[in-house]
Amino acid sequence: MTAQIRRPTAFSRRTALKAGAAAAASLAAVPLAACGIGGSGTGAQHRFRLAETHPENYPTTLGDKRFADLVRERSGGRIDIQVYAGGRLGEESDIIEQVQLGVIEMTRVSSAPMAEFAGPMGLFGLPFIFDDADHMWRFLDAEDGGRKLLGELDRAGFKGLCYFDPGARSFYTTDRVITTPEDVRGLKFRVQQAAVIMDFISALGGSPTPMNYGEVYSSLQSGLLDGAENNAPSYFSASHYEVAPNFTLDEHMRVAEILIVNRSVWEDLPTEDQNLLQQAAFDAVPYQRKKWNEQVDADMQKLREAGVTITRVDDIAPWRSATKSVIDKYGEQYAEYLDRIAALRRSDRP
Ligand code: GTR
Repeated sequence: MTAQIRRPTAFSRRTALKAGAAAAASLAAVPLAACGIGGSGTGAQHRFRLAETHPENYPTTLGDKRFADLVRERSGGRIDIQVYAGGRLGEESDIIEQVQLGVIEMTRVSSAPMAEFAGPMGLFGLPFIFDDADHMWRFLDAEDGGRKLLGELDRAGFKGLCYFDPGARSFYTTDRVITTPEDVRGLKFRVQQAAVIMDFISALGGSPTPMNYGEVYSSLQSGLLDGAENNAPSYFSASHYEVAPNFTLDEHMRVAEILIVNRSVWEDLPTEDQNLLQQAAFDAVPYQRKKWNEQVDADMQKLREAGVTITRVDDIAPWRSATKSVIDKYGEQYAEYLDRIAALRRSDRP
């Protein structure tokens, strides 16, 4: 596989300055928090920050907190991980750079923007590769599948600890109700910063606009965008439904969520502590998945109550064929993992 990896040295001056400024700001706001090793009033030997873009009670944040609690408990308070939710430490792409630099030690992030740093992660931006959540989890849990893919982050300056459930991403629009792939034609859609996803929108005849998550609401409201795409909990919690009230459940992607640590921070930890962190991350996953499923149900209910037009897509075959050019373009690059995904498909599925 040709892996396109962004090296820790490949930063622009602007980025380095921005990261430095953000680091200074967050250090000022949170004294002692980024010290790594060292004493503190709480007796912690290691204090790490974990950046999270979603609000406090969002299922990925709850997964982060479960991970932090398990680490605190099992280390007897020696390792203290503080979760900074609600995007308080910055937007995702900047956070990834800061974790790569070691300015922030950890983050939970979507694999889509990670693809710019570690090419193999672009796999999850390929459309319609998983039949359902179970299929995705069979892949994510496989040693020669998702686990191996997490290992590809090593070379990009990270340690990938585990995956969290990302649900499925679907389209939502301000005006036009999307029922067929042709309806996407001519519309301007916000996408995560990932080339694969831009190609997906282009394949449908739409116009892809990469943009930070935090800017999507106002851009939908002002008419700069005709739509965006995300899972139900993001659509609801970011209030995008208020300005784009047509939700079409085509479930085009399952873009895995991942928990990552700066590579040097990881390597500086003794093996026992690495094992402790790794196990705590794995043990947080079932809890996060449970919270995820509950949240999807609750949010779909709230979306219905809010009067959102919800359109179910029963037959994804026309969607698959309309976006086949994306699989053709990237198929070779991701062949190893696509083969694994195909092998894990239930035989009774089309
Ligand atoms: C969410 C994901 C976030 C962020 C967001 C986005 O589903 O959990 O980490 O990537 O989508 O679209 O920017």
